[in-house]
Amino acid sequence: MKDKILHLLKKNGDGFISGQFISEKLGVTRAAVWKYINILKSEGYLIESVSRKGYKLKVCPDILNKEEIDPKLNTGFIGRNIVYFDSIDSTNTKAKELALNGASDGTLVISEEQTMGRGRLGRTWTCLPKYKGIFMSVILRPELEPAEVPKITQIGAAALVLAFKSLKIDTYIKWPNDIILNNKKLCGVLTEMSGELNKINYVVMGIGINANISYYEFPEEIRSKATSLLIETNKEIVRKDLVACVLNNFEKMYSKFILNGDISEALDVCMKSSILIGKKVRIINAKHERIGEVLGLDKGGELIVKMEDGNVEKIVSGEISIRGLNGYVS
Ligand code: BTX
Repeated sequence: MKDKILHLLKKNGDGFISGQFISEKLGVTRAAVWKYINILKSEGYLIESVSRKGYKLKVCPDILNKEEIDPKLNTGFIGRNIVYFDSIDSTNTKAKELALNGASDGTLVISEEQTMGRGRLGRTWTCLPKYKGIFMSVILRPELEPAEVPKITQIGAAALVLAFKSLKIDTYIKWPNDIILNNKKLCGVLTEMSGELNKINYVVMGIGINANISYYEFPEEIRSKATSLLIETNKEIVRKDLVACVLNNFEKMYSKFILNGDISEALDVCMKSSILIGKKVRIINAKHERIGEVLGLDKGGELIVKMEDGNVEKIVSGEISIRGLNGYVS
């Protein structure tokens, strides 16, 4: 009911809409309308109430629910079903649970706060102040070979870079899943899959973006390697616009991939914005660490590296971490 009232207020634009009209239109009492209006106000909607005129919506808050994000999407299926939380342990964990229970292809799970966010290889994604970061996961049900799933991370990374570009912010990709700004980590992508040998049950692509976080809001231990859009630009961004832009970009490139296996557009973005190409890196897995020079990406999105012994190898993202020789990036 609350969403329906909000919808009417939005549709009415700049004018007032009477409590009587809303109550008749939606078949609820005027007292109920008043109750829902107060709930909306408590969520941050600025609603003017004037006796004998009714209600007027003056300002919508930057919250990430369906009502705010949906009008900004131009997608066919990505983000058309939105499951919104004020707080949650991990949007990826929740998305996996929903996927198991049949959630539709493209479902977006999004939260204003994440208390037990996860990164790759058992690492954590920091809990940040509510309403300031972006924590979202998209449920996908592609008909692909499981070995193709890492390409989805590349498409996600490209969608992020293009979204930042539209804000006039140039970011870099640290293959396979980090977005870097000013040599620090701005976002991360975590793609997880449930499947069998040659069949995918579902994929969850999670994205964490440090949007309006100030330097001191980061825990001390990551301040030297994390950054946010606020820190770098001195401006608060409208998170709902950014979420929609990332999803719009993602669907464009993901659809081409699903329909005809084409990830050239995403790879082009990944190549052009790679922070690793031309650099010497350490390639770390559970057993050993090697050094090599990154030559590029191959057409499957794997990293092409010339090892110290002169051999050229393709590195698959799986269980691997890449570090610069002196630090995280270089
Ligand atoms: P990652 O394993 O590449 O990065 C994790 C590492 O990054 C941590 O060990 C820490 O050093 C550093 N780190 C942690 N939090 C932050 C942060 N906010 N900003 C910068 N650096 C940080 C990257 O994994 C993938 C992260 C995906 C997060 C999303 S959020 C929505 C979804 N739900 C969920 O649980 N994870 C994903």
